[in-house]
Amino acid sequence: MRLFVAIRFTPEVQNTLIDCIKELKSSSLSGNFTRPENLHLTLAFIGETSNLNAAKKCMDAISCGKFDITLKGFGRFGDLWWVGLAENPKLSMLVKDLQQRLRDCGFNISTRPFRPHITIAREVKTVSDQIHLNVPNISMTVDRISLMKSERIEGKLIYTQLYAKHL
Ligand code: 2AM
Repeated sequence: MRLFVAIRFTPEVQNTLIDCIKELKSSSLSGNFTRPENLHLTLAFIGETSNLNAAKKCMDAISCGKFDITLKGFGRFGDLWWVGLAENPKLSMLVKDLQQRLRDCGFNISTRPFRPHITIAREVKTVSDQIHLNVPNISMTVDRISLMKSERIEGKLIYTQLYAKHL
């Protein structure tokens, strides 16, 4: 199965992101917009594995405690659009720790620098290059991290939480 570790959002943050998606949709010709239930922040992409227990153990070893995150800004990687987060040393330390633990367990985790982004749409074709999204700087407390399974069922991307580690 295809796994990743993520932060899932409070209803308030999710609703804010839904508004951003609506705004982007209204300025786009077409795009593959993230469904509300799929919105998340990836902390580590594990990829194909059957070793669920090893991934859970790595998550259990994290001892960073709760912390806050704040939405900030938006951007794009080519035709993929994202909402960003305010700089966050606690988040960076958590990701560094988690990714290293996963590597030490034998998972092939990318060594590319972590760029926190919440993907709100892929394959977007916009009318103009001058699109602005209004992203309110709202915050939430992160009190858990989730082990997610990603699968495609009848063409639809489905994410299922398999495990949650409380911080
Ligand atoms: P993306 O939103 O930037 O595409 C589930 O697929 C999550 O894992 C998504 O958030 C996705 O990031 C991320 N992801 C998918 N493939 C990845 C890869 N090869 N390396 C890093 N992250 C990946």
